[in-house]
Amino acid sequence: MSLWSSIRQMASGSPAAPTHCAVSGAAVPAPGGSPRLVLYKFDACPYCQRVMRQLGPLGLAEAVELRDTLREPSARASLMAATGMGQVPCLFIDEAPLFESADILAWLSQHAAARRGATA
Ligand SMILES: N[C@@H](CCC(=O)N[C@@H](CS)C(=O)NCC(=O)O)C(=O)O
Repeated sequence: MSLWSSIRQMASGSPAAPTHCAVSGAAVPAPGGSPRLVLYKFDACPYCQRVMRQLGPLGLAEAVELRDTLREPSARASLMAATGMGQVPCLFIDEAPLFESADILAWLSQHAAARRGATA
């Protein structure tokens, strides 16, 4: 977890969704709405597993497209071209990359809650 994520969590008691990608600085869209979600991952990565395990419980299994950077060389090439890094997990929210499993989980949790609120 990034320093700012930790500080926000300590202050609020719950993880806050990041507003910027810590690596690229790109603006991360606010949770909610209908962004295209693409998770770059590979199955043996424990950080990816941590994110993927929560997709079902959050009701987002069908909303998140998975791209495997080990099985699909073109997926790794796309990730490298867009971010300059091969680190996974990386969640693309529309065009914005979000690294760090803790930040991805915080964003996805808030996105799921916003979607539940929108349909309640
Ligand atoms: N702190 C990161 C760690 C992610 C990480 O270390 N991923 C490894 C795979 S398990 C990786 O992508 N290493 C290759 C690289 O960084 O290019 C997180 O929680 O997401």
